[in-house]
Amino acid sequence: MNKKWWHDKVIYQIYPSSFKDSNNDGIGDIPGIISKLDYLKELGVDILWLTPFFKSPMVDNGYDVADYCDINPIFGTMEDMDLLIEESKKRDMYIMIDIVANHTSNEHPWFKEALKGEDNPYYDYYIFKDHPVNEHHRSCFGGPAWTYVPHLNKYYFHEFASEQPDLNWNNPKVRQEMANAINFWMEKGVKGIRFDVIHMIGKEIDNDIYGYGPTLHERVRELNHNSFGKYDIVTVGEAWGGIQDAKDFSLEEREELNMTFQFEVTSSTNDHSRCGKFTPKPIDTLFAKNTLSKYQYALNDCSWNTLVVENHDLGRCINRFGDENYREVSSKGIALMNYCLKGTPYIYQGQEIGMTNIKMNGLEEYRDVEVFNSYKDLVEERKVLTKEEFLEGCYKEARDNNRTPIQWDDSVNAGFNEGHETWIKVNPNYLDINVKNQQDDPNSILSFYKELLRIRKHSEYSNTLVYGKFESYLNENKDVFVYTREEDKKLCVISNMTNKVVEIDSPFIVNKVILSNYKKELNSRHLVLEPFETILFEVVE
Ligand code: TEU
Ligand code: CA
Repeated sequence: MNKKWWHDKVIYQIYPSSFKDSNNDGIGDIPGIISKLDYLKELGVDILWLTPFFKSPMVDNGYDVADYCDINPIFGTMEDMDLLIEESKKRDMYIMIDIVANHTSNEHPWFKEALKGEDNPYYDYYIFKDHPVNEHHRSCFGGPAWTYVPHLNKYYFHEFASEQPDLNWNNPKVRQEMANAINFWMEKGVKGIRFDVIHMIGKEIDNDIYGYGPTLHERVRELNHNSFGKYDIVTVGEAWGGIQDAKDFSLEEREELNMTFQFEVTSSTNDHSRCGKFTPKPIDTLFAKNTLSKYQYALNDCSWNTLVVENHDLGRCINRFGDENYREVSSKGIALMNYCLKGTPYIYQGQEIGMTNIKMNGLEEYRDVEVFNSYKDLVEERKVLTKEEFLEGCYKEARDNNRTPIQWDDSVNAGFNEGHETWIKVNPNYLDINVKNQQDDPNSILSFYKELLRIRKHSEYSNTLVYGKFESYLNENKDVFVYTREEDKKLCVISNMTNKVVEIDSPFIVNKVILSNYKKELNSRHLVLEPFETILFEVVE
């Protein structure tokens, strides 16, 4: 496989609304991000993925774009964005933008023009029909995926909220508009793109195909050739698929993307036989480790994996894979187990200090359009869940769990701002969980992340951790994940994925420990693993 500049890089995801509020208006902003660049540099990350900061009415917190080439004033100005790109570069860090190609905001000028009628040149930028093609296809957020426009006597399609009309990718003008928007940001020195629900841009509505349509890959390849493919940047697609889908997007010879998010593990806690994420089930550790192995083997020498345990659409990894009763060791164990795999580590803001899900006191404390639309759909209209069941599901899986303000210290609003009411509740546990009380503690989660990233990028083991071949062991053991990485060195990771004490016989003698979430002297193959105990060691026999 050809080596790339981004192969050894670590990507940190920032949700601008919740990262740092520099002007005390209750919402995070770009100057706030600039003020934390040294913190991010010291953490050891390289590329900053910002979720959409473009002009938007914020119905879906920016994933409803009203101008791809202008900044939402609540986040700052274009000068602020230029400064962020420049200041990041000074620190050898780069910006990754988030392109929402599948849909725009209903306040985008294109859609406002389209609503003027069938003769308008922008009408075919969207998907209008005389009636819904399939009444049974629901929006991802719950509820109908078609909205009626009385003055046109037409319906338009929206995979998400009605304020997010889907673009018509069969229209070459739409494809050129998106290429132009991407080129605008390429020329500004942006070095990465995350593509939102990229698997949806090949939809064939008339044939009831909403994802992975027959034209998908030709559209992505065309976009590559007409925009980002002309620049040496890194691209990742949110694609909600499987192994073959990952290959179809990311094999180098296909000239599409560099890697994709697949979510088979993180979405496995959604009970799809009931109401998906709002009826969550416990993680199946055997399924999780075998799925991670499946992707490691499948993409090992032909493509590139993404290593993700959290993002802005998921709950906190401690609540999904760990245990708040073992918050520190499970947070460290999850990081060590996942980020020694082959691929690009993605760290979501707050994950590095072990932030947890938040217990909201009722529906009114949520902010997410997905929560409100799903509540209307599941509780009020279809009555398939009680309000209590729905709120219990929200506590475990609502996206707002990961959208609460970053907890910088124990001052008002966790140091997120100077005290102005925040757009979403600050987690009350900020008094115990915050950057300030971890940054000088060598045993903190934050210090563990820094050491893990140092080992991964600036140690004698780096080449093996970036390029080493993956091999799994004890595959039938449902509690413990054991794998090696081998290049110029041979490294092994043993991880107890449970909150129980588990005994195993390691395939290799454990004595040259590189990093662990417990302080133990080890020199044997028989191991009594504490809850979430995870060890990275060099195989020396
Ligand atoms: O997410 C698409 C997506 O599939 C998830 O939002 C999922 O549908 C949802 O969490 C239901 O479980 C992308 C963005 O990451 C998300 O933030 C946006 O809301 C969505 O697309 C629409 O742009
Ligand atoms: Ca602000």
